[in-house]
Amino acid sequence: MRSALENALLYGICDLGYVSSEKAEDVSRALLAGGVGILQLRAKARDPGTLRDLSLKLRILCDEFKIPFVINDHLELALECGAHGLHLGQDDGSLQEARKRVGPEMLLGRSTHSLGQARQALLDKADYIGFGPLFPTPTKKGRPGIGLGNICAMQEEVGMHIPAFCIGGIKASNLEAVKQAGARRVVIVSHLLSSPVPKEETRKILSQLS
Ligand code: TZP
Ligand code: MG
Repeated sequence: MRSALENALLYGICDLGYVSSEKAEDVSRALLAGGVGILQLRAKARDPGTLRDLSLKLRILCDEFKIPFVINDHLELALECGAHGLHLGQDDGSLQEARKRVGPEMLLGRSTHSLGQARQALLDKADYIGFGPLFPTPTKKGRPGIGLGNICAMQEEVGMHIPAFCIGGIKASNLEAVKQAGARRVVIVSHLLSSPVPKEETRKILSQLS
C-alpha cells in the first residue's frame, strides 16, 4: 500500500461526526468511487469496541479499491481489522512506540500544526503527515487556522520526502488558493461528506488537483 499512498492526492475521511454508522459504508464507497487515494475512519468520542464491525467492512471495501485504509487514534483496532495505516495526533504518543507495536508494514500518519512539527514528524519516520488546519473548521473545533504561509516551506522540506496532505477547511471554493500556496495533496472532510453527491464532488475536486 506504500505505492498507493505515494499516488494519493486526495485523502478522504469517513468521520462519524458527519455520517451515521449505518451510512458509513455507502458514503465511503462513494468517496472511493470518486477517486480518493486513501481513506480514514475517524470516530471521536466513540469506544473502539463499537467500531469493530464497521472497521472490518471498510478495510475490506478499501482492499476492493486497492486503496489504503487508515484508522484514526485506535492502535489495537487498526491491528484487529487489518488496517493498512494508523493516524496519530500530536498527543497520541510517539511514532517510535507505535511502530514497535504495529510492525514494519503499517503506514503511520501524523497530524502536524506547524512547520516545526512537520519537520519533527519526518525525523520520527512518519509515512505521511497532515498539515493544518489551514483554516478554522467545525470538524476540529477550537483550533485556529495556521494559514497558507508555510505550505511552500513545508512542501520543500517535508513533502519532498513523504506525502504531505494539507487539511482543514478546504473546499471547492478555496482549493485553488491552497494549491497556489504550494499544496499538492489535501484532506477534505466536511465539504465532501456534506455534499448530496459525494462521488461526483470527489471527482470534481480530484480533477482540480491533478
Ligand atoms: N485535523 C486538522 S483539521 C481537521 C483535522 C482532522 C479537520 C478537517 O476537516 P474539514 O471538514 O475538511 O475542515
Ligand atoms: Mg488522535
